[in-house]
Amino acid sequence: MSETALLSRADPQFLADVLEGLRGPRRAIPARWFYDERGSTLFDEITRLPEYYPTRNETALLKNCKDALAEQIASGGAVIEFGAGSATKTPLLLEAIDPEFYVPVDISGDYLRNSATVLQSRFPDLNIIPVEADFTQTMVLPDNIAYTNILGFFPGSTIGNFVPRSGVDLLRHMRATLGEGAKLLIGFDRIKSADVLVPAYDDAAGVTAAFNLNLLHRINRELGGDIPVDAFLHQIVWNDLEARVEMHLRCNRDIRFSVAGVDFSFDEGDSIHTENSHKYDLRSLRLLLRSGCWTPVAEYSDPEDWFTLVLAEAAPIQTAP
Ligand code: AVJ
Repeated sequence: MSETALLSRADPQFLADVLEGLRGPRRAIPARWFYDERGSTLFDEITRLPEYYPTRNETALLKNCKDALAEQIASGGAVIEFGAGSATKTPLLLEAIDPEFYVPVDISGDYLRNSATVLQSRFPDLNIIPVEADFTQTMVLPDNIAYTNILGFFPGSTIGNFVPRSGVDLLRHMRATLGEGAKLLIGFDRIKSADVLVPAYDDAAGVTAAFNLNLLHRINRELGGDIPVDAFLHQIVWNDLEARVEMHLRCNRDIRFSVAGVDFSFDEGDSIHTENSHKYDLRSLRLLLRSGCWTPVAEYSDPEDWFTLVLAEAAPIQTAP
């Protein structure tokens, strides 16, 4: 395919983010671009790695707090999930609270429709209404769902991908989308020893490295790049000041390449920052939620205090104090 034909098919936002992100001096590409088909498969593998505790701990936690959740949330309402839904966590929640409507919201329509089909066969009576949208923005909910008893569901500690300022924006958009009286069930990964955190993102089998490097393959394929992928190394940093695990791609020699006809040069040691995964203690996650117009009403943590699910309530709009 000619480069013009290739680029006319490319996602314009991906192209813009990559060209802007590679320019430097502080190179960074938003983490959402990891998830092409290969990236999603690799992430699925990550969730099963011995070192990657978040998925296991959150799933166990959901099982353990099912009854407590059922007491707090009336059945027959609507669950709005931010993201296409996980094959294990979503069924656990749906079984626990038995809603009438389930609305998964995701930017990738194909992925969304596939997981909706799978879920429908498991819950034949549930009304599933997939919405293809960018959940970082306020959206209009489908108008045939119950407007009372709405629960937002944002598991996986995906909130950790956002720097606090953007996380607060996101929470406020969720508050605007879900409305007065809504609740939100949201997962946070807790601050813990770097000896646990770093291996979770730098596994012995190299799956996370492949996940990180896949971004460069995707750029080459979708944006007509010729990045020498073998010049980059997967690097994990625990940034204690910002309380986050950072993922970088570090260049091990001087190189030149082009993407979409734009030339770039990297020196040995230059890196591209590809992901932040913020970790929280209880005080900081409560403050983040309150800043985003959500009032925490219940917290559920695993015995190790490695992961916390918070049930929060839409804060009333007030001006003082
Ligand atoms: C999907 C954002 C929760 O930050 O732990 C896993 C993504 N990146 N390993 C995380 C991820 C590298 C993951 N989230």
